[in-house]
Amino acid sequence: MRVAGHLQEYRSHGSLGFAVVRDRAGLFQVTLKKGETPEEVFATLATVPRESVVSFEGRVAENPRAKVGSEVLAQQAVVLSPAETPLPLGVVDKVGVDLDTRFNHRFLDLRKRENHDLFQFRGILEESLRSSFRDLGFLEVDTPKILRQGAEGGATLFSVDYFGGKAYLAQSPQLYKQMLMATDMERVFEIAPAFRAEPSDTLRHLTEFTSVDAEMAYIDGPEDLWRTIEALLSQTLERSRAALEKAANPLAARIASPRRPFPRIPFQEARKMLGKPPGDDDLGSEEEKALGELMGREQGSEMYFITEYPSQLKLSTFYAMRQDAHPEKTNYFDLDFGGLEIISGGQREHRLEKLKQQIRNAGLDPENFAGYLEPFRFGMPPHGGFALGLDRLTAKLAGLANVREARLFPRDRFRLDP
Ligand code: AMO
Repeated sequence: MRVAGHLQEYRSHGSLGFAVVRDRAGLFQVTLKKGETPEEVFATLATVPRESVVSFEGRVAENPRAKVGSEVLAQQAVVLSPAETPLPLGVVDKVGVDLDTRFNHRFLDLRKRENHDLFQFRGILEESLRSSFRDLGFLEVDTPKILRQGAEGGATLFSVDYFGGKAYLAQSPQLYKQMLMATDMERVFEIAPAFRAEPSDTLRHLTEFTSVDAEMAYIDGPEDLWRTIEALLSQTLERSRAALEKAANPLAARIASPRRPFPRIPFQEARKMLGKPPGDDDLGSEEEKALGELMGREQGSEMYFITEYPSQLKLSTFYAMRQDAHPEKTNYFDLDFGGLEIISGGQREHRLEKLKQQIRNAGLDPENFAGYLEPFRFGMPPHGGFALGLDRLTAKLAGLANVREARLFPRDRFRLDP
């Protein structure tokens, strides 16, 4: 048989040689035996640098002492691609390497077992989200990422040259998922990149992230969204855990079913819990963390909604529905997971005149949103939706402090390579 992979290590002991080779399944051992393995194979292995790609021809032998139970007795070895020395980053070294070095040589970093486990987990999570959305009656859609108008405020828009004119990278599929509510599709979701010219250098902000968006029509209020989110996350986590267990992925142990229902804490109540007076300024990340600790300690809840965001805070979110009876409050909410915001969403304003007024209140011109507004003129059902940051959810579940680690090739203010 023929086996190939990265040569992680080679040792020789008298008449024996042992090569530890790595492929996607993990490690396997290739044994060289004087008398049985040709001399030139010994010679090749003695000089080939670690991490080279080597292919072996040989026969399989059971060996209870080999790490993997069986081994390949080599007859032939071919170096398919030698690795230069020294390696810019060790693959097996346990010494801590800083994150920048890891990202600079990410392909080597990604050879590490724990990263294979992590990205297998991320893939499973994404697949489980898709299946769970489908079970809940949502249709998967793709909306454009090159836009004439932004949706989340001008400050974080990336502009691109569009044949001599100006266009923007989508910060969110917001306006499109809402337009689809006027089409009888009723429930849509999308998993796609979102771009934010996010200047803040934090552990939870990227300039390109994966946004898991959903929108649903004929809701009576935000409660319908909360129930959908509870079902979506519970199903997704159960599916993920089952798939991880099947794959013997150690991250399975980190996935617990969240306690339902998730507590709903009105924004002003959250402020009170943090000892802050009533007010319209947002919670900072430290306050979110403190709330997460409180919720975990006092209510045993890792996941909870912060509801009724103040209208003042959502001024630029012109599409957010203000409560008719309490115009100072919106039907908008966040879902925090252990002190980290992972979802944001709410009920949208579907009444044309109110919506136009809110666009003006945000300092924008409804004329510029003619395309977005048109569906509201011809029968737009009440609707709402939300977006979940896949990178944040992955990081949080896997216990990573920095959201960058949850992406293969992260983008932030300072990083465009590799
Ligand atoms: P929002 O801007 O709150 O809402 O984003 C939704 C979720 O996306 C994630 N997220 C980010 N993750 C990494 N880096 C970033 N820079 C970043 N920005 C956001 C977070 C956040 O909770 N259109 C609305 C959603 C809606 O109302 O449906 C929106 O985009 O997890």
